[in-house]
Amino acid sequence: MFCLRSPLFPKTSSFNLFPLFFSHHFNCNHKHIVEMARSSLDEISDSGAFTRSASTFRQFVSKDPNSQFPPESGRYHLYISYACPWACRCLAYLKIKGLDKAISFSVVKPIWGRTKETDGYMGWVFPELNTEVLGAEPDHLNGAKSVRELYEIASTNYTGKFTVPILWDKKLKTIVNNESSEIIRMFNTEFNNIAENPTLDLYPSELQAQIDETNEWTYHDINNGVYKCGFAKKQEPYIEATRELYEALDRCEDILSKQRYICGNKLTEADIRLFVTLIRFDEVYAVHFKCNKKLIREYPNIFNYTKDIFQIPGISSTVNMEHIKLHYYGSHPSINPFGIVPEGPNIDYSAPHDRERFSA
Ligand SMILES: N[C@@H](CCC(=O)N[C@@H](CS)C(=O)NCC(=O)O)C(=O)O
Repeated sequence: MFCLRSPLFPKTSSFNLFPLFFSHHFNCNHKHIVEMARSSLDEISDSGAFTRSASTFRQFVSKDPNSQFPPESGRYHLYISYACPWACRCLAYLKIKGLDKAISFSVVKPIWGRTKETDGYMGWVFPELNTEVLGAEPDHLNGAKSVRELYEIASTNYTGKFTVPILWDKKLKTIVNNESSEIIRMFNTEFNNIAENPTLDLYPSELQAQIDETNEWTYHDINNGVYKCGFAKKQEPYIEATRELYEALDRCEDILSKQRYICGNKLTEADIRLFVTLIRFDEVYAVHFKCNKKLIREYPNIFNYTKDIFQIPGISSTVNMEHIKLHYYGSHPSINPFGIVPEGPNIDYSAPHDRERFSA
């Protein structure tokens, strides 16, 4: 049983929306609408713990000659938010695999907005003009006003969340896949005949078991762990999530005191997956999600590791701290009702690091 609520108070027009909030949340006639349009903030169990639901579109771009989705240059588009760690994993892959000419991408506005006149669901929206928010652009492909509209184009009876990333097929006008962990696997192997960096293999066969094992705990305890801390609605699940998070961070610190990357001395998928959470940690999660027992910059090895990954060519362009901060602090009014964005700490991840002490 999930508790029903939506992020309804955008920073700019909170008070206009109060009537809408009350009509949608306390009038039973509208219950079905609210139930249909759920965001991550609604995925709270009766115990008060955040419980993320699985992604829905799970098809694969494949080199297989019979594939419905072959890896053609110019055919696919990646919809992302710079704020979203899951989406930025995919963007990181586009950049480091050299796929950003073959696969286009576009960026939504950082702060969730109204997606329809007829209900109060707040979600990812596109700007009307290129100049509205630096980095975000209108949806030139489908003319959609929101990510929700893209899901509605792809499916007439969709009842899941309207999440990014979305890997979109321009030819069949549909969503191929909206699960970042699968999109990155496709980017790693399926587009190598059009990738500029085809030999980079972030999921090499000899390390697959170790990468999978690492992903398992880093996903549950760190990537999703910060959300479990931040979205918990009761003290116990928050404490439990915090305990798991810090045990996992201590484990990272220990591993990274002995080797350059999380699965050895070679960069892998597990590093990209971990990085997207680490880079948001001190600027956002420490404050907004109450992950303040210890900061990443207090872990010497994790902190230097985060800088190391940030400095891989292409990666810094996937980190837009303005969008990151605006989104989290501005889109979760149940956590930060006035949408105030903290001024600090403004960490310089391009500063020197000490990771070269480990040989490749
Ligand atoms: N399992 C998905 C999760 C994606 C996800 O949760 N994205 C968030 C942004 S960080 C989102 O779009 N949320 C929209 C909403 O909850 O309404 C993936 O890894 O691709």
